[in-house]
Amino acid sequence: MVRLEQGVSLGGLVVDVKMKAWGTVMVILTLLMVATVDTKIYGRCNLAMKLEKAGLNGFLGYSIGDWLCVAHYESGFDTSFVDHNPDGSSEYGLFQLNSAWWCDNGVTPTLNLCHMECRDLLNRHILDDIMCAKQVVSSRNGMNAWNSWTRHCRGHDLSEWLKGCKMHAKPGIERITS
Ligand SMILES: [Ca+2]
Repeated sequence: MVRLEQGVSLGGLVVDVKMKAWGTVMVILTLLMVATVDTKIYGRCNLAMKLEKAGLNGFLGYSIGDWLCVAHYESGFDTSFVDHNPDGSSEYGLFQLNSAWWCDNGVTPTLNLCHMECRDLLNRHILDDIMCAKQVVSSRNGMNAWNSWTRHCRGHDLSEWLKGCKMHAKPGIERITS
């Protein structure tokens, strides 16, 4: 407001109208933010902690490093990330779970194996995402269900993913992947 009073040479009325318009824009933006999903881009170590708490460390032989690696390549740790496939299905959230298999987006014919709505995979609360991801990894192909894991994480030294995080991941247990 101080700056406004100093800007008299610009014409007080014009400045006032501009400020009012800007105020309206801000109100609309704020309302939009409240109305949209409460999403989050996770920090690496913060996510590692959440994954460990949810029991993923060593689950079926996969380490937290595996999970950080796959989440990084799938979503960049961004829970709001949605990708659309040529076959008409879409992929949602941290682990990019597919609307033809794991969740229901109301559009794609789906098996909905996780019994959930796809939009619930976009918010900052990731326990449901993790539960669904556990189901994915429990299927026959394990983590190969994620192409990005096969391509970027499988067989790599994944200890770097936990560098600087205050936790100790169990080393990945040797497993048979065909
Ligand atoms: Ca969720």
